[in-house]
Amino acid sequence: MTEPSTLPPAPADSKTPIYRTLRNLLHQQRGPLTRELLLEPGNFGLGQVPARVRPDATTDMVCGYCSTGCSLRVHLKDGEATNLTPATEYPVNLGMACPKGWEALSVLDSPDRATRPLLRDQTGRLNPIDWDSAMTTFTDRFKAIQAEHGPHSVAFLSTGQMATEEMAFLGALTKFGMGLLHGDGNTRQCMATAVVAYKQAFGFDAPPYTYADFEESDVIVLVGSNLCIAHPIMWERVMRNPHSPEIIVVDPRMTETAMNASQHLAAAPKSDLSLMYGIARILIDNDWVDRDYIDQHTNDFEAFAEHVATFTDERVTADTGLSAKQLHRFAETIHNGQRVSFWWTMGVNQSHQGTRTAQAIINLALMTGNIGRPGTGANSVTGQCNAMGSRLFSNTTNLLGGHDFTSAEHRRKIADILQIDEALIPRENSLPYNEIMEGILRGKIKGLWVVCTNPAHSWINQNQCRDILDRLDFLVVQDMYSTTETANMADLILPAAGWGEKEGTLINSERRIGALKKVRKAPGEALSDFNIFKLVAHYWGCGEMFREWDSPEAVFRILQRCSEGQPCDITGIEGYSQIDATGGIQWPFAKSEGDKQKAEVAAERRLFADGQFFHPDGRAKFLFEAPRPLTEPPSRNFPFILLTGRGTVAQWHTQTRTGKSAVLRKLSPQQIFVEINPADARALALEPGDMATVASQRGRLQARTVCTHSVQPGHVFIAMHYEAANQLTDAVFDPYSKQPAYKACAVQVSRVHGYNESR
Ligand SMILES: Nc1nc2c(c(=O)[nH]1)N[C@H]1C(S)=C(S)[C@@H](COP(=O)(O)OP(=O)(O)OC[C@H]3O[C@@H](n4cnc5c(=O)[nH]c(N)nc54)[C@H](O)[C@@H]3O)O[C@H]1N2
Ligand SMILES: Nc1nc2c(c(=O)[nH]1)N[C@H]1C(S)=C(S)[C@@H](COP(=O)(O)OP(=O)(O)OC[C@H]3O[C@@H](n4cnc5c(=O)[nH]c(N)nc54)[C@H](O)[C@@H]3O)O[C@H]1N2
Ligand code: SF4
Ligand SMILES: [Mo]
Repeated sequence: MTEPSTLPPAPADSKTPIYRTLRNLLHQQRGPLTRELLLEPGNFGLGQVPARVRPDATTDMVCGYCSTGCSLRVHLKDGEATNLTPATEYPVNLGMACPKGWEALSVLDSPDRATRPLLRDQTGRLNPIDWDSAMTTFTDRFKAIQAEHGPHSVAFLSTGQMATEEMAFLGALTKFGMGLLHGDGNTRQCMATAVVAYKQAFGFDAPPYTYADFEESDVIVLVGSNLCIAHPIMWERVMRNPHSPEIIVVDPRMTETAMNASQHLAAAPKSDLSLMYGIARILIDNDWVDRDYIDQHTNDFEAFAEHVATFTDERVTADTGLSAKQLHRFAETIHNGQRVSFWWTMGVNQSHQGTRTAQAIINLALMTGNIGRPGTGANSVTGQCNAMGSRLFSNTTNLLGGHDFTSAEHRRKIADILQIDEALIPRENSLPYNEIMEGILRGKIKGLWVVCTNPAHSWINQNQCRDILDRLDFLVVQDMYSTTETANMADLILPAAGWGEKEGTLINSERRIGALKKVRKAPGEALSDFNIFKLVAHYWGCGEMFREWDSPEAVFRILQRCSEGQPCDITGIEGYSQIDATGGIQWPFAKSEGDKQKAEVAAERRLFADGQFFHPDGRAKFLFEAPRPLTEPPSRNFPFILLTGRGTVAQWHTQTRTGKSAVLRKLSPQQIFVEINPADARALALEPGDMATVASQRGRLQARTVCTHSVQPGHVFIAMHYEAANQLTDAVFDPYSKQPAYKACAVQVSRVHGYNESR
């Protein structure tokens, strides 16, 4: 352990607030504050760009939006980023970037950046305070709640959009230092289904692929995935495929991706489970399965075959609305393919039966032996830039490094590595996000710390969500911007540095660890999330526990030790500079691989080449279950099914970031719109551009009508980027993953009378 160093001499302007904070700290003798915290480069005029970044050169770093993980080449002048271009040699994007990446710097300069801590007073006004007051209020209020209602009455919500080192710090600080049990993240809204599906089927949460698979497949099956919009650079990789692949898209909408497919299967919403079972049955009936693979590497195939036998053409065509011919063509295409890859995203994960649907896709890959070879795989495409980091290292749903909170052996291992008392590690799992919300509703959870996510826009059934957040005694929001929907409800806002203003690593969809760099000063007194956690640890009184956690790279080393012996073992990575030099490193990369040549480190790698899965017997499992009906089927009063999802390449989620770029704003509709089939529009006397009211049993909104054949009759689509969208959605969850089913609820649509601006 390193000794805390003494304070550096105060700079000329010793009245800067951080120095006041520090003087207070020393005065109150709350314990030593390490010099590193003070010297966070770039803050409070103490700025210096890290040694790895030369002041007038370029430096490469991964993008902070989506899970593709493109590398962006940032151009610097006097140590400050002035511009960027996509990195040309990076194995992910090969010189390409989407508009969000190109515009990544411009959203950092926005007048609504959070620049000082803000505390709400009795009248509801937010007033700027210094960090010392902010931290004192934070600890006093949360500790008071814990004293009155028990340690577990305070919870946190984390994210898939911070550096791995930051999310690990938050998870460890809250659970080991502050005595919290409950903490989940926005990854629940996004990846929980894939996590559970993989864990049950493979024995570990392990997406097997590498992006080269997009180029090596001869059949690419995309289920509930609008790659063109949501992962445009992955789509570019599909476009580079030299094998003229057959592209099959399963999506109730004729998306941009479906338009480019060779087969578009517009199956009814949530009928994918029935569809995949029907396809499995056709494959079995024709003996188009890989018996050797099944026998050597899987369990429970016979029971699965029996289960799918009842998914006859009649049943599946009735469930999906597809023709028998479409089903047979799909099955035959899989059979004829030499290298078939299956990819899925939110159309599968966000469903009342998402886990079994994901596993039905995995089953198709297993039974045809399409796994572990180039161009194959049952591949969940992740969403946020660090969803994969959060899945393994956020200390929320599993103990650091994919361990299990309920295992004494795992708790001992992690306690030893962190040199903490084993008793500090919770023995039970946290409540999932939806049950944390329920806990607030029931008055069991009274304090909430929201970091890098915006639930008052993105959580399902917003009217209920806001009511729930309103009930909290104390809500802390830590964000780059002080104006998010959730920040508007906060008692205390902690200003955070964003992408480009701090260091760390992210893990992309293909398990590639990429580096973030600091190329800008954070505005005002905003601090990196890392340093906010450090401050919290200090004020809470558990700073000693995190002595070794004094820089992102130091934490990376701790996480490497936590990963030892796990499927996600990264003990072989030398450090940030090796990640930089090799163009990112995919896990696993164990110590035994550590002396590989640079080219071998950089080579793309996939899992399960040896047919060995992570269950104790090395076999993968077939999992299946009877499909269940829609939880809120259309009715006489609510005759349409509402689909939600991504709108354009230029819009990111709740638009706190992308909404700040003039360029991106030009590339997307500024006003909420509803897509409806022209036949339905006609029946409702709606014309393009008319304002329509869309209502569910939970809420209503007004949106501009867009008539398009991309949605089927009986369906409407609203993009999630608009605040009102989730007023309509129904808080229904997959029973295994507890992921919200954002993509199907019943709504009514009507014309707003008297509104004829466009006519
Ligand atoms: N531009 C942009 N890119 C993003 C994001 C963003 O906000 N903006 N967000 C990122 C994140 S976090 C994520 S998770 C990903 C999401 O990436 P995607 O999952 O590809 O995006 P979505 O539009 O949410 O959903 C995909 C499709 O699912 C379809 N769908 C709905 N219901 C069903 C169903 O029952 N079955 C099937 N088969 N399909 C269905 C929808 O019609 C939609 O076209 O995108 C990432 N990339
Ligand atoms: N109806 C519907 N709803 C959905 C979905 C859907 O398809 N349909 N998709 C769901 C999915 S897949 C997802 S992933 C969620 C996303 O939902 P959210 O996570 O709520 O959405 P974001 O807008 O990405 O919120 C991230 C927040 O973090 C802030 N931020 C960015 N960088 C930093 C940082 O470095 N530090 C800190 N402290 N803050 C930062 C941003 O300003 C923003 O407020 O939405 C879900 N909601
Ligand atoms: S595709 Fe994703 S990672 Fe690549 S530039 Fe766009 S947002 Fe960034
Ligand atoms: Mo997501």
